[in-house]
Amino acid sequence: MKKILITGAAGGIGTYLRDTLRPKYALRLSDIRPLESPRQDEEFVATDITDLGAVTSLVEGVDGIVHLGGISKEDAWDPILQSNFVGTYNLYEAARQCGVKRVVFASSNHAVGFYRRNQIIGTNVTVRPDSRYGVSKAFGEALGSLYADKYGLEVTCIRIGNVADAPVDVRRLAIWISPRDLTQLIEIGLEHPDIHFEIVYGASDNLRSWWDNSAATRLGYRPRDRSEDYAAEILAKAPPLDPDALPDQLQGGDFVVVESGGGAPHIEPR
Ligand code: 15L
Repeated sequence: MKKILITGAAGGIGTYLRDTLRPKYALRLSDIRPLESPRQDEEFVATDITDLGAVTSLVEGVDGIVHLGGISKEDAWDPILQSNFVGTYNLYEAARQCGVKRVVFASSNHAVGFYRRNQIIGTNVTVRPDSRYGVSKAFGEALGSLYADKYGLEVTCIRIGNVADAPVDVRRLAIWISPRDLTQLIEIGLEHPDIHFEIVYGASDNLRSWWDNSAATRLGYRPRDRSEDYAAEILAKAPPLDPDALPDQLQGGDFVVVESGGGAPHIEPR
């Protein structure tokens, strides 16, 4: 059995993946927080990812890494800088030093959150982050590209929409991904023989999607879940979208107006 490291394992996505990846992989888990109910077959190493030495010890001896660690929403600059920029740098650098080739990076839809919802975008568009958090995810993708091209790491960046058992609102009908579909993408990142550097969208088979996910299809991704199964129920209780409200018109939702007071008058079509 291959040994896989999951960073940020105590978070929501980590908690799903501990269950879904366990049948196939031996798991080494890390987080700065304590892990809820660790199992006997899980190895847990509490780690501050801003410490390169600690990350190097953490990475030593694994066959692949799923990097979820860091802050998962908008925050002040310093915490984002430390956890998401320095922490992600440390992770790739430790992988290089320890000869761990496979890295799956949890990027986010907020790397492209300023695109409009009526635009279908592929993974080849210019990034358009909607927050410092979104910029940190674009940075993690760029760094993955550097480590793939310069040092031969095999990197898959998943621009994750929203992971949950079911979509929770109208926006999530477009970007939802079920835990088992995310697991399928992660296994592609860990196992596919032809990975050099890839960016895919982390979305289920969603009729209302605003993403062209042919990059994932090409790698064999066949999502099993569909947000449309939940659409009638969600739409019945949702207020109509406001054509003048940016969070309703742009892909990133509320992230696009955090700290701007609701106005973002500088958006040019791209
Ligand atoms: C994300 O990147 C966040 O980590 C998650 O908490 C959600 O806010 C999600 O995006 C989303 O866009 O719904």
